[in-house]
Amino acid sequence: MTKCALITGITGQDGSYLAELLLEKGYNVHGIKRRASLFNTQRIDHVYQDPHSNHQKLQLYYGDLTDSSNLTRILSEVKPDEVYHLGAQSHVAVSFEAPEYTADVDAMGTLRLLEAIRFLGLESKTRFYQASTSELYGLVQETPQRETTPFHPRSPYAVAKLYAYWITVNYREAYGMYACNGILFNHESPRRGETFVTRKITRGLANIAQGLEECLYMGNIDALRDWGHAKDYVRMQWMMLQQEEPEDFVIATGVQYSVREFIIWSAHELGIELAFCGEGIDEVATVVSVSGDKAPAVKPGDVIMRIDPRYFRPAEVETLLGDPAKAKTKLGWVPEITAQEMCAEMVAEDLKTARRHALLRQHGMDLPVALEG
Ligand code: NDP
Ligand code: GDR
Repeated sequence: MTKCALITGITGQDGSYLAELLLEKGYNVHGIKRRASLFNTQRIDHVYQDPHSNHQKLQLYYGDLTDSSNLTRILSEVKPDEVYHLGAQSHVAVSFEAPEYTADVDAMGTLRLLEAIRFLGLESKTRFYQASTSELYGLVQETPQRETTPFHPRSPYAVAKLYAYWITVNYREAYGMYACNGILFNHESPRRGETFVTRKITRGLANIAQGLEECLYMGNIDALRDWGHAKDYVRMQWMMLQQEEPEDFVIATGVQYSVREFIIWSAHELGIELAFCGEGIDEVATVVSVSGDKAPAVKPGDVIMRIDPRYFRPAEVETLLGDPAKAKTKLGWVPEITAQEMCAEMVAEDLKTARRHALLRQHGMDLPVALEG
């Protein structure tokens, strides 16, 4: 029997990799996309299928996690075997600016989906994956963090996701639903949104290397994160729904680096060696040497990173480090791509784009480069 999956957030980083994976596995994939004034399906355009074809394996529906009747209608049409609930206002810093919207989408949106599954009598058919997060640990109570570590969320995003975590557990316990949380630590890729820190760095430095920007403005570069690759992590999302019993899992690499280290690696990929000097908001990164042909616009002595307090958060999560032992032992999952390999891949992709933009600029066809991070 061909399995049928519904993905919320299919147009996002994880949604796009998961759609690819499920299509490869022969699933019929259904996804919810938001109405936007511009096209917002760039991450899945390569797997798009003509709706006029008879063999369409990927179908998209307009919808929104704030709209119960819309979610119920889509679920009643699709009757999925598996729901991967990835849709969210996923930016921690933005959640301080839009806390109520974030709660509505991330917390209530999860409840709306679970309740729709129950209302439609799908609770014994449909398996439910909830995109939980290491942000639940916030002010960490134990290192490394595992499934049993107490939570202390530090942002409206994390508090909303805490509700989503517990309502998922509650529907499992109350109604016997196959519902589980993947507590995923940060995961990145060339498809990462441009305002998350890794992509902001790889894209910003590639632009600087090609003369499209002058300086990268950063927040807390001493923050420590456990970074994995989104491709490895969506594989785990699928594995979690294939077990006999639903369980929650921490997904992480078990290795931690600072934002500063990620800047150093990214610069190195471009042939740029950096020195950091100054302290606090006066700290800067200066170019020490440049080699190769990737950064023709950069020379020794250039200051290419400064601190901008605008990027500090009202409450910061200083350090996260996950313990993926349960996922390794019970599911045999191991991440295949290291943080450094991922960084190299991201820089290479962003450099390609920056080179294209630089070439267009040379020929008088300037494209605006969005600088806000
Ligand atoms: P993205 O921000 O890349 O994608 C979020 C997706 O949710 C997009 O498709 C977005 O649509 C959609 N979305 C946002 N608001 C709504 C809404 N109101 N109604 C319907 N859809 C909406 O996130 P990621 O792919 O990185 O993350 C996937 C999930 O995993 C998220 O829930 C995130 O919170 C969680 N997570 C992510 C981690 C990470 O490191 N990446 C770690 C732990 C958890 P659009 O494209 O139109 O904006
Ligand atoms: P995070 O990811 O908040 O961990 O949430 P992000 O990449 O935004 O920040 C990581 C760390 O870097 C610091 N930082 C900056 N961050 C951004 N975005 N921009 C900057 O200029 C900057 N300078 C320093 C941050 O303060 C932070 O400490 C991500 C999201 O994908 C969530 O949805 C997910 O749940 C968690 O990862 C796990």
